[in-house]
Amino acid sequence: MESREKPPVCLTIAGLDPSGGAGIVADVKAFTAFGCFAAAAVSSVTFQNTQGVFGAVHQSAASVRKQVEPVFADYEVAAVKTGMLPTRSIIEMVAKVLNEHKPANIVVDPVVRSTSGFDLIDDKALLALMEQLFPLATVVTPNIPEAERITHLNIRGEDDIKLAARRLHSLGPKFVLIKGGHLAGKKAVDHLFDGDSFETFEAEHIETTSTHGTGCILAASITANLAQGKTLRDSVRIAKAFVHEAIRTSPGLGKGNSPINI
Ligand code: PXL
Repeated sequence: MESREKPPVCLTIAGLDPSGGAGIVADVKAFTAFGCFAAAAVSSVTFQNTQGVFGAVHQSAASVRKQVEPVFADYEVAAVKTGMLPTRSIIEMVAKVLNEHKPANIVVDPVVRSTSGFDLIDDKALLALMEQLFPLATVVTPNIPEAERITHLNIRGEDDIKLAARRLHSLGPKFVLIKGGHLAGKKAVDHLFDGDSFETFEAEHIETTSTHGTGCILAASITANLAQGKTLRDSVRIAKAFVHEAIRTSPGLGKGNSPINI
């Protein structure tokens, strides 16, 4: 058998969106696009398409543990991304597993609500996410509505984003990336905070109905680039350019909020 160079393994622990635009299917595509080997564990089976989320059946914490333990036992996992983690018991289990295996890169995408307004996590779970997963994270990647729900701030502009970033950073992650795409304006500006200073990442705002899964794909692309040995700053820059291009070239599938081109 020919021996090849081993790709870095990225593991996503997130929800299944059977329509393929968000969740673990999107994550697997993003990992693959950046030359990583994709592994995936399901936290919840959601029922959805581009027009909405119609429900979900969550996994038990034991199921999540039984999915990820054999993966950690067998592979060297270079990076882990977490997405939709709907219950406190799942979050506690994921924190325990990550504390045991200590992967070098952990990207926590604090998914709280779908674009269509479906709650993907309850309040107790949100608290566990903040207390138990944020301290383990290389980076947390909330959008504005997520940052608002976590910090209880009303985010209207850059000053509010900075205040929110400071509060989120005090929960323990190395970096906080607040995605500004939900604010009106010509540019989609993301703010990265390392506890000391801020850096901004800009892209032209695209007026579009194709944004399904952008959050998942940005976080997964950051994860894959970290796994490939890039710095966090380079990973964010590369991931943002990738998502921008994928929005711009969306094939417009579905009747609602279309997936992007990945
Ligand atoms: O983009 C948020 C998100 C993440 N993960 C899953 C989802 C959604 C939004 O619908 O379904 C599984």
